Amino acid sequence: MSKDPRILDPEMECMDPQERRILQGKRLRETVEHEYNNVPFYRERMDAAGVTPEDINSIDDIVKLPFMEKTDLRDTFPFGLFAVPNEEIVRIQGSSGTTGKPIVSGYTAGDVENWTRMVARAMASIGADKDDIIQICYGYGLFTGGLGAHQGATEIGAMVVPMSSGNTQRQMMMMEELGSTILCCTPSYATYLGESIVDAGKRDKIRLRAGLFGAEPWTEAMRQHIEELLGIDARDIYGLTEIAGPGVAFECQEKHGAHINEDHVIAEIIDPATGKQLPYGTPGELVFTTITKKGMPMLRYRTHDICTLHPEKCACGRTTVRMGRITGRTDDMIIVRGVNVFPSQIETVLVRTPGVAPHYQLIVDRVNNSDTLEVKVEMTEELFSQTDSLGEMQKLQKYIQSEIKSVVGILTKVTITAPKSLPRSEGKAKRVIDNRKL
Ligand code: DLL
Repeated sequence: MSKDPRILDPEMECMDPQERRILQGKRLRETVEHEYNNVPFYRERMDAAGVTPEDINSIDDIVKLPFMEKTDLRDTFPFGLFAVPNEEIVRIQGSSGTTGKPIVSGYTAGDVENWTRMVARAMASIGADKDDIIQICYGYGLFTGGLGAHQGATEIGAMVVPMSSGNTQRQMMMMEELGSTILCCTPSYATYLGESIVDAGKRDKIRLRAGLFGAEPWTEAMRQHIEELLGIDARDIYGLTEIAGPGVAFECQEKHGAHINEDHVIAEIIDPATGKQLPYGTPGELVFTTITKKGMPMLRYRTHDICTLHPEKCACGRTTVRMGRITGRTDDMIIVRGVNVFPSQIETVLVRTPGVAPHYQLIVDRVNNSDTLEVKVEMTEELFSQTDSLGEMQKLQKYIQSEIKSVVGILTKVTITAPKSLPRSEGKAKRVIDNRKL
């Protein structure tokens, strides 16, 4: 059932690495000029660092540029980082920021085209073409997963089934009836869907042969489990809203790292403490610079994802640098059912809720292959002495749950505990207990 993988753009994906570095340097300079001339926020930052576009003459000069952070997107929300007039922006996508506000990215028509091509390359690498039926169960909307996969699948001419996330029974029914051949979703949902298919005795009725899974960290053990459950070739796809969306990097058939689309981005690994570049193979924080994006270019954007980079030519023929799996984060962001969650978002809700104290703990677990998030929060002494009504407590729990849902976007279990019952720490509070074995 498996089809031959293809390289969609060999002239770019298999380019001589030295030539590519020259191309990257040229595109970097153009991007820096564009950013400097059109984004006052970043111009000020470059001025403060004493660097001008004329200082950027090759890819090695990238180290002269200041970093960008998620907080920069939040501080300039919504349009402060756009480098073109709003009428040239044809799309907004978004993800969660560090507070209640989302962060958004703006795309010109050309940016959408480039992003589409990046995902199409990932599709081609699993041999996808017009004979495939691609079922997309990433969420559609501001999240880049649904529309990103959709665009890439359309580009290669496949029959696209835009299911969006959720409703497993319906996903299974469509998969069986339509004969979907490729699945796009988070690896945790692929596991859940796979187990539901096996439990329903429908394993023989489905025609899936491959899947592109990403948006959250996963392991080789999870890959094996998904491949066995569904009898498919399971590949990793990586990306982030600030840079494009899915398709920044994708795995080929060799499955030893994800090829970075280096004609559109420059990847660096830095020491998160000093900001200094680290050599290939050393784990550190992944930093991306976009070099073709016009709507909202990002220069040295700190992803806070930890991984390694590998430059050796791959047996598949691609010469692009590969990134190893994401092994952690340098900040406190957690990903629950594919949704990025910052403890500070939850804290914002708790501090404005009368009756609870800002002492809380977030407990993440995986039950039946689905992530769960429990928010434990202490009630105030005042509430403790005033109420012993169970009904009132439940009302408060429901209120907090719905407030968190509206800020973070996912349903949580809320447990209200007695005053001073949660552990205190002398140093950095340990707010998150992640019991998932990743
Ligand atoms: O998750 C884009 C995406 C959608 C990628 C669908 C792949 C598939 P954001 O919501 O902005 O964008 O979240 C970006 O998710 O910094 C990583 O921490 C994490 N992440 C994304 N893909 C992977 C992956 C999308 N394959 C953040 N492995 C990133 C590990 C991933 N972590």
